[in-house]
Amino acid sequence: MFKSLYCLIFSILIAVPVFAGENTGSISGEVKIFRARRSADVVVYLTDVPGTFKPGQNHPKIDQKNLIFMPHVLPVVVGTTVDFANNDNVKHNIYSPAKAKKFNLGTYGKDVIKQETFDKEGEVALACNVHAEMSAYIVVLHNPYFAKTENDGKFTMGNIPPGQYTLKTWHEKKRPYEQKITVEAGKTTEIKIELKR
Ligand SMILES: [Cu+2]
Repeated sequence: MFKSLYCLIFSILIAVPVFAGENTGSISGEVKIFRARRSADVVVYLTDVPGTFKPGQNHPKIDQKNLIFMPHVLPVVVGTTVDFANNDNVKHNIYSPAKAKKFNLGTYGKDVIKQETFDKEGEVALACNVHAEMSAYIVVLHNPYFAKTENDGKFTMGNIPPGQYTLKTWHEKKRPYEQKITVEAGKTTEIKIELKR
């Protein structure tokens, strides 16, 4: 998914003034998945952001409820520890064969929380060896400038230091898209993307 294949139909860039922080800017937009009813779970993120970044203190959580991993897609900053919970009355297992993080938390029941730290950038596909249909993804990113689309494809990303970056997308089935983007202080850059392939 981090390969450099693009799937652009069109994109529009406009910078409009907003009352956001004076020293930072934001990006707001929409990613449509071609011919799909839902355009959720696309991760939009910036690369070429100078500096090194640490995760926040709170651990994001992936829950297991009704035999589904929730959320299905979790973008995190490199170094983040994720809590893995089980809220079902059946036992689940969590493992990944991913290059970015190969791990296996074993099989465990309700109300147990296990943790894993994601210390390498990349895509980590999660699976449960008890329920073959269960799947989820952790997308481990260099910096905290990322967002995930809602069902309607919309996203916003704020508090971005002004600069020129590369904006990329990740989706479990679609090829990544990328383009240059400029973020200006006190402004929102708007973008529309369509992922075709
Ligand atoms: Cu399971």
